[in-house]
Amino acid sequence: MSEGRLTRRALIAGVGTTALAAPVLGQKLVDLGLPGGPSLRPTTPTFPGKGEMIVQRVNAPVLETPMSVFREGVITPNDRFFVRWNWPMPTSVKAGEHRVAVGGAVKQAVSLTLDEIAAAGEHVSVVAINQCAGNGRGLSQPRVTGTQWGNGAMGCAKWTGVRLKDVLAKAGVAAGATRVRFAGLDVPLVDGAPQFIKSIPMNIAMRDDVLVAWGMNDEPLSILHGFPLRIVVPGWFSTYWVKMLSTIEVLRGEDDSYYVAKTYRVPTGPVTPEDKDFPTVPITTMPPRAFITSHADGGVVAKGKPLVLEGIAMGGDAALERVDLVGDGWEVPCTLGPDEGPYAFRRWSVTLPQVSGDLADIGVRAKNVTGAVQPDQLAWNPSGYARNVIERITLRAK
Ligand SMILES: Nc1nc2c(c(=O)[nH]1)N[C@H]1C(S)=C(S)[C@@H](COP(=O)(O)O)O[C@H]1N2
Ligand SMILES: [Mo]
Repeated sequence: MSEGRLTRRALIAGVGTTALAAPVLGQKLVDLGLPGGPSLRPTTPTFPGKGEMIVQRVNAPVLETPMSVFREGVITPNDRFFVRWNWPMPTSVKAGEHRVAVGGAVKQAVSLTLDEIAAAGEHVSVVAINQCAGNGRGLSQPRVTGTQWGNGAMGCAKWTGVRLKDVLAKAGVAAGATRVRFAGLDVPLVDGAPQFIKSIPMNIAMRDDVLVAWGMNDEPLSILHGFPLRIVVPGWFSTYWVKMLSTIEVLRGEDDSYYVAKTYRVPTGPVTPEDKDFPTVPITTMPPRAFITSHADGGVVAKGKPLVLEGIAMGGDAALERVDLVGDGWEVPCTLGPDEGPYAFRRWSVTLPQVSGDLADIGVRAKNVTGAVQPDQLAWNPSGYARNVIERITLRAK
């Protein structure tokens, strides 16, 4: 973590109102390779502030990052970063009028302007992966319900803001507080439907790297990514990274709200599609994952020649320890690229001295410093959450 480079002025005061114009869908299609169902999706470069993105849904926007973007580097550019909203979001936000209410189990409820948030503490930055809990869900077999993502519902950015604990200190956390809950400006379109609110345990809220952020890769958050402020919880799935933050509520006891008590939950043990009643807990931290970005499934490589394979990996909620290229009964350690911090993507590469034939079902396996390692078999669950099975491809030698 380092001190934020951009000033409060550049990030907040200079921005004023940010608004979103309507996108136009093109005719270009991309194949996400989803087994057992429609796999083609349109792509468009016409979402405001976005380059070519895979369109999963227009309103509320759900945009997927093409895998080719992850070839470029460990930081995902803002204009290629995936987008996910559960409900349509406001398309215009007035920074000057924006307030964040801090209340609940606090000593003194407060309502803070953006300037007051920015003045609440030291400005800090953290490089961290924002990954949807359902990333890769569309690859689940048997299929599961929810957005049929390929593996592009993830991205890594440098997030800049103040510590959540410094903002909480403005109100003072009261005795007996257990969790901190967040709400944004987006509200359900359907009467009586639950608002997208999420909470994290107090000990996580107090971490030095959990932020109320306004900066994404040294630019103000765009409206799609939650202008003017969002929560950042490095190592945790992005369902907790509430955008367009407008309310911080300190809780006593459990959180019985819909998106914590009813959804975004994972089984406590292995389940099969036949199982109906099993205990679940809220999804929290991310497991390790790795991807080959240099080659796609079915790619052709030169027989008799050396082969360089490259990609990205992540440790999840702890630093990456190693990445291995794995085949049927063999494995080769990969070389890791520069370390941008425990919560960032890290590049890996490996050179095979000579391709002697087809490389069938090869994959890369990440392991983090706590010993967590990617499994060979999918830990199937009914929402397709937290996919981290080793992703395999086949390369043809010619
Ligand atoms: N206010 C608000 N914040 C939200 C959501 C939402 O629907 N509303 N969706 C969450 C989910 S499920 C994801 S995957 C991330 C996506 O973040 P991004 O759009 O910046 O990539 O935002 C999270 N924060
Ligand atoms: Mo998500």
